[in-house]
Amino acid sequence: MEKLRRYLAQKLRLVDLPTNDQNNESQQLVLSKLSLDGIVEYIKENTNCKIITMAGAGISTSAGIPDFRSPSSGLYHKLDKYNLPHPQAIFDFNFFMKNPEPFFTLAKELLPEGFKPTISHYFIRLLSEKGLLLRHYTQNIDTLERVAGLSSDKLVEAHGTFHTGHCLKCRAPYTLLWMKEKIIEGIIPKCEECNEGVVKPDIIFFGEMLPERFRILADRDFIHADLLIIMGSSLVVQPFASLIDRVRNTCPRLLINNEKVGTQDRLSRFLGLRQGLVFDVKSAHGGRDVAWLGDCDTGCQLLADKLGWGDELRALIQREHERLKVEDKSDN
Ligand code: CNA
Repeated sequence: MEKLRRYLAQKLRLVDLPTNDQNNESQQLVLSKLSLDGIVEYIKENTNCKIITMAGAGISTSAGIPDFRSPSSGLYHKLDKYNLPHPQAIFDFNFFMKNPEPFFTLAKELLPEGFKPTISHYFIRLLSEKGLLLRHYTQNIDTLERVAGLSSDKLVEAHGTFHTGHCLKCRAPYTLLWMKEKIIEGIIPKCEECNEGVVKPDIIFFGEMLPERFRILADRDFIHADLLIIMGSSLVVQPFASLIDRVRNTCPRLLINNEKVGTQDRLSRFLGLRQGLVFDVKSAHGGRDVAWLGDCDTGCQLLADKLGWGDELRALIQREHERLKVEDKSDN
């Protein structure tokens, strides 16, 4: 069986098979315990720990923004009224070019209007303030990382953002405020420069290229990470999902999510590929991945508490939510 595995892996050029030394290295436990406590110990021992966080819609659901795939509450379960050929069509670029109306109707529900960042967003900001955040990669388009005060150099919005928009014909730029007015009134935003093009928020649809910043920084960052924290994502959208495999073999990976996701599939396991999260310590590539299953906010607050930052996080949230309340009042 081992011979067959090595033969297939080499023939298919799927992987550089590890030497015995590399095998031994990967089989050693990177963490003293495969639990949140093991992660906490690891962060405390590595004073200059460079952490990358990766997030999906699950860090924003407690703010009131539905995710895509959660059963019954996810957006894909609420799209019947739009009469789409399939749920993903609402974010399909070719479909949008033919019929932008369903997207703009849905956009009303997704607009960053009055939503407050969650504990998870402020935990990421706290990591940054502590000098531990190498970068935050988000699939979210809701701008809540910006609202939480995460600096733009620490942020990669892999699927774009509602923060800005462009005319699809003449590329004239538009602000969120301008687009929001139209979308809330139920009007499809049309360019005021060329009077022809539809103004589309700068979110990335299926069939569009990801931002250049994503490619450049992902190539640079992941190899330097000492810890990867993945939160609130189903890890099904590529190429974002496979970023988890770009950290070093010895970099621990913590998943904070309602369910186990991104796990190694059987073929990868059979071929000995380093693909996917491996929570089974007996596996050749086990020993560094931890799954904390539950709500992202609870997981982040617990992690902060265990690191001794719990009160700091609570105070940051209280201060920032007060500030947003005052800003909201002065806007109205
Ligand atoms: P998804 O596929 O909907 O998966 C969300 C994951 O998070 C699932 O595994 C859920 O079980 C889990 N989850 C949901 N709520 C919580 C919670 N409170 N605590 C812990 N886990 C939770 O979403 P992904 O982000 O993985 O998919 C990528 C898409 C979703 C991107 O293209 C986004 O643009 C898109 N999206 C973004 C938003 C947003 O910006 N807030 C909202 C909806 C969809």
